[in-house]
Amino acid sequence: MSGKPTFYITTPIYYVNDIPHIGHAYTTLACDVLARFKRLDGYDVMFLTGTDEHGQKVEKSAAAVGKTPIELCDEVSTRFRELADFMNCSHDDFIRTTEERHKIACQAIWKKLEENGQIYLDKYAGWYSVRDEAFYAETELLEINNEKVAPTGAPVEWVEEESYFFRLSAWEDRLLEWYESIEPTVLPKSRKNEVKSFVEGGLRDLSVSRTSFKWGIPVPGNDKHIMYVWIDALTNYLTAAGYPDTESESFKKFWPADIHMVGKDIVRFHAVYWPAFLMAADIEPPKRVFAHGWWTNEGQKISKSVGNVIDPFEIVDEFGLDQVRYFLMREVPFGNDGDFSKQAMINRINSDLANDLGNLAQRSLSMIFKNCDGVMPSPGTYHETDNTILENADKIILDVREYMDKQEIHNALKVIWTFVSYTNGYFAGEEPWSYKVTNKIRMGTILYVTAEVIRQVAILIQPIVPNSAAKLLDQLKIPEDKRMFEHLGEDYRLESGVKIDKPDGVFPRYIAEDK
Ligand code: ME8
Repeated sequence: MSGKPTFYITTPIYYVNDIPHIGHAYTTLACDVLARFKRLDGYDVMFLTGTDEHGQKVEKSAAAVGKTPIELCDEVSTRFRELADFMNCSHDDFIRTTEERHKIACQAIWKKLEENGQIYLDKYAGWYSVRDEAFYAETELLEINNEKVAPTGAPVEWVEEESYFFRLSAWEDRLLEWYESIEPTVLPKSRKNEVKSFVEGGLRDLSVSRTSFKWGIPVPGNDKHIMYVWIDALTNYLTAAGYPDTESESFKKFWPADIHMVGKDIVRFHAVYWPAFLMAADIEPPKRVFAHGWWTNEGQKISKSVGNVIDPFEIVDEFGLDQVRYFLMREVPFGNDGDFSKQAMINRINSDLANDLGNLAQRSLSMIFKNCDGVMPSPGTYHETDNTILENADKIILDVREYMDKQEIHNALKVIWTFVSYTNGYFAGEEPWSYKVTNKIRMGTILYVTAEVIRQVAILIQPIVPNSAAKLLDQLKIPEDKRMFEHLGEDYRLESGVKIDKPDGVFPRYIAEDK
């Protein structure tokens, strides 16, 4: 083993009944940012994403388009994989629940639960929503146009069939204890309160198998039954870590997962059922479930029927990859709902990226290129203003790390950009151009200090805008092995005398094309 601390982060695995949209891109992107952050901070990271391919919903969707389930799965799973690559996500594994390794893991956890007396055979009679792949109690249903519907608005049907049950009701106390662990296990707090009151309201045993369709993993020893798709789906997190080989290096290294990142729609599955299944199978529950908010499009719920689905491939083509990555992570407090609007995107691109950081880098590096023979100047004696800015630059990581550890990605960015604005103020106030003739040393000092800030900022923003950060670091001639967070701070200051490249704007302004 490497001896490095480890970090295991997962996205939900996405259903293949739908093509990927901005919501899916958002979750995967947030995980990518956190994974990249931890790698730069010296962790051994495993970042997992993938597709959820079983269940009645997928079976029905395939039939509706005249395909076999596996044909649909192959096609749409590929599209999700392409999206992750296209968004420059650095996942280490992409799991498909139709893989053999996953079937083995699911059957193993099932057997373990059975062995532990946590599963029994009975009859289910109740409401089921195929769209949500969820069972609902009568009391949870709403009535719309005299029709009973799920709280999510999805249609429900009455189901009566033989079913295996999981003894969920036995886990109330342990779950309530888990929510109160010292390190928060469910974030944000509002979501913790939501699942906590759900559990406090009393848990009923959960139906965990179905006999009315075939597309799934058979229950070991009774293949008339197919496992409930959520047991199957949640187990993906174990499969990828090496389960059932609990002695494997990867399992020992990465389980329990550090963060399951999910949307708020599926927090109950992750923060109630999943830890209960795990504890019942003598496996440690994850360290944290973080449920982020929901994106709407110009104020409207994103949905295929409304026809306002935002295609991430299209918006990246229009605005640029790093620009979209930055916008999604900065615009909305991570955890809250957010509204996607093109105007908001343009504002962020032009103000934060082009004006604040882009201009600062372009102006200072161009001055070095033109007025210092293209080499990094040697600083003269520092003034108090120079010392203050360098001292602040050296400390930024502390605040950024604290926010990232709470998944407050927007706040981490705010800290960095506040510092960029402050440096802009320094640059404008010190007026390096005014010393071009009178005091080249002073000019060189100001330019050096500004370039050093850019070095540190570029290192810090690598998780968010990896390509642009790399471009800045390349321009400054920072070697690739000197771009980790351990290289922030005073020990790795810019080397004077190094020839820099002719600067080329990293963050162009967005100018709308006339249509
Ligand atoms: O629920 N805003 O898969 P799914 C923000 N297969 N995030 C959104 C979003 C939006 N408008 N729309 C989707 C499933 N998401 C199960 C998961 S995990 C063991 C099984 C994101 O394809 C968000 O992360 O319906 C949400 O939780 C997920 O996509 C749902 O994806």
